[in-house]
Amino acid sequence: MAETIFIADLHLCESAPDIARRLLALGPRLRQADAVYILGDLVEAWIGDDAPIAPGLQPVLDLLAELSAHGIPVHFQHGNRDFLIGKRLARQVGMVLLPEAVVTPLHGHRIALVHGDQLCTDDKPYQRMRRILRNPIVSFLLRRLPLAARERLASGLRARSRVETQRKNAFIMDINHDAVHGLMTRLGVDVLIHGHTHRPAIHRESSGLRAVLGDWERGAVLIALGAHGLRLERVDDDGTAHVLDQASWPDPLRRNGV
Ligand code: LP5
Repeated sequence: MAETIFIADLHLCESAPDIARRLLALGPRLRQADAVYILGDLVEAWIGDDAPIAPGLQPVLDLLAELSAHGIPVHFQHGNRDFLIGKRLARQVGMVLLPEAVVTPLHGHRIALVHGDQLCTDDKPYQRMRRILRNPIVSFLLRRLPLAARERLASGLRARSRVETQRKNAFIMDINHDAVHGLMTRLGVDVLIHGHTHRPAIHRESSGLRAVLGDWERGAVLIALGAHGLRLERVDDDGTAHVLDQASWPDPLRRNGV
């Protein structure tokens, strides 16, 4: 059986062309996958589907469109940088837009997928901002602002965030374990995959496995799911893949409390 590939936090932008190159270099592997999941922050900042597509992003969108045209489903979940990606881009690329928390049955297991920012509940100022920005009425209004105003707003938010994340304690910018446990219990899963925190690892939590994707600053980072379980990898620019962590599938008997 083929692998299912998960990625997140690429933060694609014109000033970091290496990242787009890394994704394009992963093309042959993605073409062999049975599905691709992008768990948010594909781009550095998305201000609406009507904004011009940056030239460096176009080949990435073409690759995703090619995958979906060849029957490899490409799923996309919003991150804090690209929650304004809408149906227009999804249609153009052939991506399936996922809700902000979703359970997907894969390889005989129920896997929960989230970007991960909603789990950082100790970061109160961020959660307040998130509630405002992700309010459907606010999003609706933001999408209708003139492009120049959206650009100004996005760069203002980025600048503020850069300052604040320098000041914040690393602990509060990580996930909150009660939030993880609550989500996994509510969704009835024993595997959770997320990104956002840029702390790639596979954790054995009391509620099951929590696999965390990483950013792409020093190489492509992906999670491959298959019959073997979960494998977290970093792929160097010369194509060398390093296994950062791996785990077998949790025992279903344990999940059922037997
Ligand atoms: O992304 P990262 O890891 O650097 O930081 C995040 C949190 N920051 C953000 C802000 C983004 O970086 C900015 C995204 C801009 C692109 C999308 C814009 C589209 C909308 C506008 C245009 C139409 O998400 C950071 C977290 C960190 O993760 C770790 O979890 O700490 O959060 C902050 O830094 C937020 C500050 O703490 C609070 C800032 C308050 C600003 C209030 C503004 C209210 C806006 C109302 C607008 C209508």
